[in-house]
Amino acid sequence: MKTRVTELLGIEYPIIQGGMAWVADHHIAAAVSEAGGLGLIAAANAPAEWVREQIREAKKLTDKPFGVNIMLMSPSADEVAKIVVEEGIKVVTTGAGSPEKYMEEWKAAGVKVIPVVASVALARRMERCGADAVVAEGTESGGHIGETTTMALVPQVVDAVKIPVIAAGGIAAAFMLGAEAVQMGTRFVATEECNVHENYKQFLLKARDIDTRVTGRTTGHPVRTLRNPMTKEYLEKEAAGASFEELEMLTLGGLRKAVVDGDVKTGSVMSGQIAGMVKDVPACKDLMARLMAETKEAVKKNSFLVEE
Ligand code: TUI
Repeated sequence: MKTRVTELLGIEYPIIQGGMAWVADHHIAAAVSEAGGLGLIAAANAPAEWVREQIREAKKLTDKPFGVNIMLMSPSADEVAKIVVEEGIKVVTTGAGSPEKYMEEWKAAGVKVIPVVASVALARRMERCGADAVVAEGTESGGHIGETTTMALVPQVVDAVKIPVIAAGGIAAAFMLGAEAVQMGTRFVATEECNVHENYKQFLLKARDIDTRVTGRTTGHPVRTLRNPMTKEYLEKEAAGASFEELEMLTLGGLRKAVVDGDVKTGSVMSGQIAGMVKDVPACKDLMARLMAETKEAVKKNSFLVEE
């Protein structure tokens, strides 16, 4: 499969891995790239030197291109922005903000910049300041989210910008909406190469379509996770008008607790609404082959839509 995105990134399949704070280290990034997609190391809130080490470790595992995802609210973001250039990283995706202030330096260094956006307005702004593509991420995604669904967001972003659009999730459908690649996060958590705690994987495998919740709608930081005793308490307190500080206490360090300690009861088990479809833990390479075969099949099955 060839699209502007596979050409831009020099990858075999039009699939890029989601950022995934605490989850996406050099193991999964290298595995996804080795499997023919674009793997990414998630800088998240980690110290910049950790990111440098991860980049060097990933290089030992793969000669294929991989990228770094920069969470723009991180206190280390400025430093990480420099480190990606120093380490010769060729692709950066960004989340939770606008990467405008880094654009000039990255473009000068030949870094391809792919901001993750949740609105048409930000997609337009990103195109104007030199982004090479955008990821349109709908509200069904895991983690920090916007309001609009992927089904509505993707075609509107496709119409608003000339640069390629990468949809978050829904491969075959995404192409029908005009996207030229997809980003996947949740599906990659349940892979052999993903280093999350076994409890996280098992909790994800058990989840159904209705099992995600969004905390923080009232605080301005909506985050989608699998429902658990933490989300129950959070949503009850949020509805009762608890203070910002009291609510923050419930999620502070929650992602680490879930990913590293395997605490799926009080931790933040971030996941998209697609959790209900995740039923096994394949190797990235097998997953990728299966995804491409399923996509082909889905397109073929719907060929009645096309007149001979
Ligand atoms: O960034 C993400 N998803 C994330 S980041 C993350 S780390 C985190 N952990 C705990 C609490 C908060 C974050 C986990 N998941 N996706 C991309 C994304 N970006 N979704 C929404 C946005 C976004 C929202 C507002 C981007 C820009 C924005 O406003 C920027 C502006 O300046 O207008």
